[in-house]
This record gives sequence, C-alpha cells and structure tokens, in this order.
Amino acid sequence: MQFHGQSAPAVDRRAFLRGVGLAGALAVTRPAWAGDTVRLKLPGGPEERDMTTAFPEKGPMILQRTRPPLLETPFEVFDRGVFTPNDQFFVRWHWAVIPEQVDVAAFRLAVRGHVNQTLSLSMADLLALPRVELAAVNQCSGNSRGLFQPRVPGGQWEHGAMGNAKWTGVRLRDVLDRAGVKAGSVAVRFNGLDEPVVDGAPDFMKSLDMDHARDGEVMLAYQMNGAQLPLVNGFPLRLIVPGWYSTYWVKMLNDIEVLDAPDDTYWMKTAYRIPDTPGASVKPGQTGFGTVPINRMVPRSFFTNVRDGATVHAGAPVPLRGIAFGGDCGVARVELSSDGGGTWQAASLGRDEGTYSFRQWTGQATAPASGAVTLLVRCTNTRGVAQPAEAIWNSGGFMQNVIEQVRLTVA
Ligand SMILES: Nc1nc2c(c(=O)[nH]1)N[C@H]1C(S)=C(S)[C@@H](COP(=O)(O)O)O[C@H]1N2
Ligand SMILES: [Mo]
Repeated sequence: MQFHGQSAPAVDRRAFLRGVGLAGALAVTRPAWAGDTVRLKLPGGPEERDMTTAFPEKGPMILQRTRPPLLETPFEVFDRGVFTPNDQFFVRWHWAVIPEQVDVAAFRLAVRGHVNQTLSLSMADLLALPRVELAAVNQCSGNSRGLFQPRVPGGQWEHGAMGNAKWTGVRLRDVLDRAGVKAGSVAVRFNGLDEPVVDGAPDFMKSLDMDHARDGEVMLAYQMNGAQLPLVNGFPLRLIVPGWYSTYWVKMLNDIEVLDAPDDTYWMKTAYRIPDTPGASVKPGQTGFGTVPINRMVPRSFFTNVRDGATVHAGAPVPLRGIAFGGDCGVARVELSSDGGGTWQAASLGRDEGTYSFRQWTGQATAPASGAVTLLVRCTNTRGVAQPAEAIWNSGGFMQNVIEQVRLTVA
C-alpha cells in the first residue's frame, strides 16, 4: 500500500483489507540475536541489552522487555534521516494481551457515549473520510528514563523511545462530528484492543479534553510513513496527538467514548501524572506538591553523528549533525557550545517537515590541539522554551530533556 501525497487516489483498500496474520509471532521466547548486545549509556547501570530481530515487521531493536514488548530504537537510526523507519520504530505496551492478528474486514471502531448517534465504523468507512497527513514525533513520557539519578522504577530507556513519522489518516474532529457530540460533553476517552493480563487490572485507556480532541490536528492514523502500521505499533488504527507524549497515542484503537464528566479512571487519575512544578521537576523525597496528567512535550536535541567518547584528530574540523524537535511547537533554533555553555553558536537547520517533526541540524567544531573537548547541543522552541542545563527529576522518570553533551578525545 503506497501513499503518494494528498492528491493521490484512495488508499488501495484490497491491499489494506488483507490485513496481517501474525499468529504466534508475539510469543517470543528468546531474542534471535542472542549473544549480540548493545551498551546503553546509563549512569545507574546495568547498561547491557540484547538486540533482537524476533518481533514481526521489526528489524534490529534493543530488547528492553519481551512481554509485553518494550523495544528501543538503536540510536544510530536517527542519523539516517528525520523519519524513523517503521521496522525500527520503538515499541511499548502496558499489558501483554495483544491480538496477534487483526481481521481488518471485521474490525470496527465504535464511537459512543454522549453523542447523538452511536457509530460503528469499518476501515472502509474511515478510508472514505477526508484524508490528512502530518509529520509528528511519537515520544514515550519515559524516554531517557535510564538517565535519572537517583534511578526511578520503569523501563530504563536510553534515548530511543521516540521516533518521527509521517502519519496519514482522518481528523478525530470529523469522526466526532459524524456522531454528533452532545452539549455538556467534556472529554473523549480512547481504548484499544489490548487487555490486561489479570482480572480487575485497569484496561489501558486515555482521554483528552473536548477542545483538544476537536482541534483538527488530533487524528486517527491508518498509515505510518506511507505504509500500514506495523501490528506492534497499533495496526490497523491509532490515535495521533501531535506535540503530546505518546501515552495518549492509543494503539489498535477500536473504541471512542464521549464523556460528560472528566475521566477519573486509573491511567488519567493515578498513572502518568507529573509534578505541577516548573519543568515538572522536584527533589527526590520532596512532598507537598500537586500533580497533573502529563501533557505537552518539551524541546530536545541530540548529536547523531558523534557519540560520547569518540576520538577526533587534533586541531581538525569536526562536522556535527543531529536532530531536534520543539515539543508542542516548532524548533526556533539549535545552538552548540564547546565551553560548557558559556557561549553558544547557531547550528544550521535542515528542511522544515512541519511543526511537530524532527528537524535535522548541522554544525561544526574544531578539535583542540590535545586533550578533550565537551560539546553541548541545545534546542529552543518557537515558544522561547529552551532545554535546561540541569537534569530534571521526578519519580515517574518523565519528560527528561536536559541539554545533551558528548566528550570527544583528541587522538
Ligand atoms: N492500546 C495501547 N496503546 C498505547 C499503549 C498501550 O499500552 N496500549 N501505550 C502507550 C505508550 S505509553 C506509548 S509510549 C506508545 C508507544 O507507541 P509505539 O509502540 O507505537 O512506539 O503507545 C501508547 N499507546
Ligand atoms: Mo510511554
């Protein structure tokens, strides 16, 4: 199924409706690359992870956990371009009961609750609605959690629990308008086909305020980078919430419920909450602050062509390259420093692929005559928010966006 831009004819329905059959494929018992490992840079160790190619539609991934799958993108992938290939896009699920296949012909999306008319939409119904396309970064709230000091519980990701894709689908607003949202509706809740492993455990669901749900940007995507979604990334349909952390990007979405009262279920009321403090940061052990549901992303930037600890030639120019994103808005500038943040030099920005996309940057440094040099990269977004010099801390391990650095040693 190829997508050739906004003016293209309808997506090839037959190809889409064929769906995917992956029976047994998620029942991974051992990584195919047993023995092949990668070392992540995590201050609290242990840093070693297996690489795996055992997951359906996935190439080499860092195995963080098998069941439910937590797969991290190897960082070198981010040097190859601003769009993250589907087969190396990170994967995260909360519960291990995930359908091993989805019969697309039988698949229905329910739209129900505080609406004038309950809907049951087939994929063909969705494909017939106006199509929209948007580039956006999908980043786990806990991306870079492995850097938290002191360490916090949860997946010990390095920086690869993020990815950028071109998403194709329909506006959530268009779907809600078809159902007709009743006066007095305040929120919309999203649920997917996955289920908890134990009875009574909270099904994974997330919700958005009505204004946000109807902003015309939030979308239901059936394609990612011009192809159908990999099963483990939410085939056949997922929510895209541009600029917000991916906990809201509900996968295998089959149920939309319009609510006339705020959502007070587990994943909004208890989990994925951040301190209501500047930068969502507190001191370990601190109490007496309020919390809010995690929401908008903050700016980040990374070196992709040099890694910490690399060796360079004395006095030689060092070409630098990387990616940045603004979070909930665009990138205003990316700057480099070789004096610990005393002075900053603008990097050049690559093509603008849209407000919520990764943006490539390029720059240059000069290696010293001897010793080592530490380089810093900092993104400032179009709201004027810059990455902080000090690492933030909260007990969820959420929203890390400290300025990244690489130390280069002269050979
Ligand atoms: N149905 C469903 N959707 C979900 C989740 C889940 O557990 N179930 N996890 C969320 C979280 S926390 C993340 S980080 C993203 C990960 O998206 P990806 O696996 O496509 O990278 O999916 C989100 N959507
Ligand atoms: Mo996440």
